[in-house]
Amino acid sequence: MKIFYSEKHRDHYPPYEVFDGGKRVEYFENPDRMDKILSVLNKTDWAELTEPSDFGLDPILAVHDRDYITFLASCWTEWLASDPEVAATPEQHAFLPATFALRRKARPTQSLHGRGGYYMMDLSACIVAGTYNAALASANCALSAANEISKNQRSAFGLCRPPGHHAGKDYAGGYCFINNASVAANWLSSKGKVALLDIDYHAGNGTQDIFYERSDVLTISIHGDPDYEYPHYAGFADETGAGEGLGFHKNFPLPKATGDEGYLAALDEALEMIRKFAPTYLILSTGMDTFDGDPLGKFHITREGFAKIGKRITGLNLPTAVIMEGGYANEALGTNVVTLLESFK
Ligand code: OKP
Ligand code: ZN
Repeated sequence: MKIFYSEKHRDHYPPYEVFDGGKRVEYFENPDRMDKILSVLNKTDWAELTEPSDFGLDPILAVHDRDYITFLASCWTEWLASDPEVAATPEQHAFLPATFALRRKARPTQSLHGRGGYYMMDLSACIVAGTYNAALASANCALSAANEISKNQRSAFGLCRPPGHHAGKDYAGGYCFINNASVAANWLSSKGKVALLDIDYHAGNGTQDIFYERSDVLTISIHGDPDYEYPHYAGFADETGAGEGLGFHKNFPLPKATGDEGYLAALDEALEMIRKFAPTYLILSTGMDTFDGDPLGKFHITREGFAKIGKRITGLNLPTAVIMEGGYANEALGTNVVTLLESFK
């Protein structure tokens, strides 16, 4: 199985993020996550580590707003040029706004922080020197995996970092900058019907927004109920698409402490919807933060649970691009990813 992976993610490692209450904490979405996954993948006899191809900006701009991508590309250098304190100690800083735009009345203003508050939804998608290139390489990993399944491979893995499913057409958030899975799904959609299933613990709000009015890409997310969990404002059961896309989005908000049994029941319903939709391709946004003991999750999925989840999804018998999203229990992360992938290899 081809695993698309780029070392460029290492240059995206902000020195901190900000939690609720304004608390500064270490950056949970860290490069060590990839090292833990790689170390277990390297022990298998089927993981074929491969550099992603460069697809250029066109497939990214087919999903994202051009001015938003320009903001990501120039944010760090603009900040360095405008703030002497940042220029003196860049490694101690991470670009974050302290004011956020409410969309209905807002516009991206001239000032960098004005654009920050417009293009960012929270205080976790910090931008540092290497962020933009890491995000581009991450998108290329997803596109390379999509390309692989479009060429008759049964599966491929985009080992993406930074992750993507919280990023919308014109906003970053939740450690995400470019919506890798959506870019890959949109790219594949010219070749056949695509279903995108998001099994990360957090609702895939960016993916939901991007495809909300489209009927050619079915999007489904299984996650912690936004009534108690981040991203708070999307992922509700009554959000089912709009216009052309009505009936082509589905959310499964689940209660705290959901275990294997409750999770698999929701998954079976999701898989039934995908069967009825009869897609040509499946994109699987894969977060391992549903794991029992994940520091950012409240579910109790076990390792055996991940094996069952993998088996049931491969039961669809669809060419599948598995795209890495979250998962922060680093010590178990590699084993959990490989346990899920075992069904796809
Ligand atoms: C990204 B992915 C709560 C802070 C929440 C953002 C979590 C982003 C998760 N105190 N921080 O879906 O794994
Ligand atoms: Zn997550």
